[in-house]
Amino acid sequence: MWNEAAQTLPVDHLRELQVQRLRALVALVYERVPFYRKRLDEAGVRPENVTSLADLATLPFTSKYDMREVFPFGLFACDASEIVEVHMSSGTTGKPVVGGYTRNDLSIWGEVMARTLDAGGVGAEDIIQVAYGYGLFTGGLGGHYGGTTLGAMTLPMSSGNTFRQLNTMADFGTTTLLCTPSYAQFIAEYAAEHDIDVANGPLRAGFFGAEPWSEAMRADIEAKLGIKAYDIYGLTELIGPGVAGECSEQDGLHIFEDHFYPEIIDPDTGEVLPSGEKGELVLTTLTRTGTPVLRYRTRDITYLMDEPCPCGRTSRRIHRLMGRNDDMLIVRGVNVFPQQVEEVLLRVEGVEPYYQIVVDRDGAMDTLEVEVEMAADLFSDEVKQILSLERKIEHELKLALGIQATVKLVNPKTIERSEGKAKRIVDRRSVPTGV
Ligand code: DLL
Repeated sequence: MWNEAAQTLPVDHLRELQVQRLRALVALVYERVPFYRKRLDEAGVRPENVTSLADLATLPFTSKYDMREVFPFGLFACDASEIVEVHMSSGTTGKPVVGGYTRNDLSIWGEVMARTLDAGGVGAEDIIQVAYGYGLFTGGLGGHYGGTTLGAMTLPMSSGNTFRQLNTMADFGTTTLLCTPSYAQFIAEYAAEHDIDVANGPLRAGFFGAEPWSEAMRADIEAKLGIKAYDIYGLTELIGPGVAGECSEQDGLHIFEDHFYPEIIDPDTGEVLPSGEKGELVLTTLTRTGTPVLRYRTRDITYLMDEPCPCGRTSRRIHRLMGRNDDMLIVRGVNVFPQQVEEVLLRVEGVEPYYQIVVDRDGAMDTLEVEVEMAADLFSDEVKQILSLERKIEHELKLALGIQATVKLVNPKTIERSEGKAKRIVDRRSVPTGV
């Protein structure tokens, strides 16, 4: 196991280490970041008051909005001259969030991403194709640093140009693929269309994340590409990918807890919830020196699993991400997560895993329409059959969501393919009621 000593630290030692690191973090941000000093003063907390992990609950949260307010460099805890790299979220809904990395932070990133790949059985002998986007997005370079830290042959492909991705895979004998799950699906589709047999080739592992995906989608990708597909999680505000990843058990994502401290809170009250209870994930960086973050509200919904894992890692796990507070659609008062829809669609024969959820309003009434591509063989079938499949999916959706949705089967290849994060939701209501 990569850095086995750190990953199998007895839990009480791990907690001691976390307390020490938390204390150093609070002292650092109090001294160096005016934004945090003000927040801590307002909360009446002095760094010396923080002596245990329980004291974390007395510290203020940080939100995406806070980060935007101090855009671009207001969260740096060091001189700008010590920052060697910067990443940024896409910022589709406002100013982007900026992360600054010192050399220390880059080496932590390489370390946690090396652990992520190693947890899926990848090592120095592997050939890793990084098909996450390179650039300000953290996926490409995060994967890259993990590969080079491990000592693996790392191919900085970036996303897109699928023909070239498949050619390179064949020419080099790529064993490991890193990209978004939706792009993995597209690569599989493209390969099938061009009679390229990936499933029987050397590719054996994939590390997919950056967007929500379901267990059913995992099964689909594993079957089509002939690999084990691991779920990996992270976010720009914390470091990028490398916050948590699955081990060979594929049962929850181990959080690299010596670097990132997890809490689950009730999103409405902010109260910390016990392990096993579902809520919003809050993360604190324990070792970053560029842009350290106190209690970042991720908006991601999951729960903590603290039962020991057979793999021997002593870190807690988070359950596969279950949605986001702000991705949750409220349709006619009912909470709908896109993953619930995806689970249903992937169970049904006769449709492809490409879909879009369209929410609109008809008078006072919310409408929910799911557009999904029909399989090529169904395309030539009679209208009657298509209609009957639509009714069948509507029935399944009703059972899963508790509300009526309209299903529209659309022609093959009409829903836009994604090379990065897929856009699955179109909310046309003038005042969206999603939180
Ligand atoms: O997406 C970092 C990343 C890159 C993670 C590559 C994994 C692989 P952001 O662009 O800042 O960073 O987006 C972070 O993406 O808060 C989640 O809502 C979502 N997300 C990331 N990983 C997963 C996952 C990168 N495995 C936001 N499952 C997060 C579900 C995920 N959602």
